[in-house]
Amino acid sequence: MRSSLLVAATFVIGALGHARVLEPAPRKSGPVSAAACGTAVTKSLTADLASPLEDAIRKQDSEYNAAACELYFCRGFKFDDNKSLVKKYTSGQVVPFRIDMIARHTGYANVSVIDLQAKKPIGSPLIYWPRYFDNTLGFPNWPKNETEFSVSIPSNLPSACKTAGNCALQWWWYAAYDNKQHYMNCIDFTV
Ligand SMILES: *[C@@H]1O[C@H](CO)[C@@H](O)[C@H](O)[C@H]1NC(C)=O
Ligand SMILES: *[C@@H]1O[C@H](CO)[C@@H](O)[C@H](O)[C@H]1NC(C)=O
Ligand SMILES: CC(=O)N[C@H]1CO[C@H](CO)[C@@H](O)[C@@H]1O
Repeated sequence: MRSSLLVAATFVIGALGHARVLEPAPRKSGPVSAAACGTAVTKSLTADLASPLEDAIRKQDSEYNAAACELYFCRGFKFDDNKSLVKKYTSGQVVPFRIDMIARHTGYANVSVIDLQAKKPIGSPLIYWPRYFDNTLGFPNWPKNETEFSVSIPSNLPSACKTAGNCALQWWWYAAYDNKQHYMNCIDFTV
């Protein structure tokens, strides 16, 4: 009885968030994303900011507009919802990241500069983990650089990145070897 309760409790904790970016402060949900993604999906995305996108997909209702929400791009959160969060970086600047990791699921991950108009990465990832949050590793062996790392702002970014709303850093994790779920956050910036 006791052990099954423990298993049940662990399962509930495991069902809560998995990971998200804490620093730099990423994009948030707001009225624009809520209108595009609908009430139920928005509630799923925001009730637990570290939840996988696949949890939100399961909640989609008639208000969910897949094309407008673009869930698999910046978690469906929109530039227009908080322009006050846009960071001003300089070429070569070292940007520290901190990830809140709640549950490990083996996959791969990267942080890339993304083109917000073309909706795709610019160049190669700034940092890349071929194996990320490996859940076969015990606690003492968790690589520190999965949750605390830095990236350098490239010196050869397109001049469009001078204007807010064109470029962002995207932390992107796909738990390909475990639950096959996606997690991501975007940090808008100008350089
Ligand atoms: C890096 O992340 C992007 C999303 O920003 C994804 O499309 C791409 O497949 C990832 N690349 C690698 C090598 O992980
Ligand atoms: C993270 O650290 C490990 C050593 O613990 C190293 O092998 C690996 O290359 C590092 N990964 C990144 C992306 O810096
Ligand atoms: C949460 C947050 O960052 N809110 C900000 C969104 O943008 C407006 C206008 O720039 C700010 O006043 C809010 O503080």
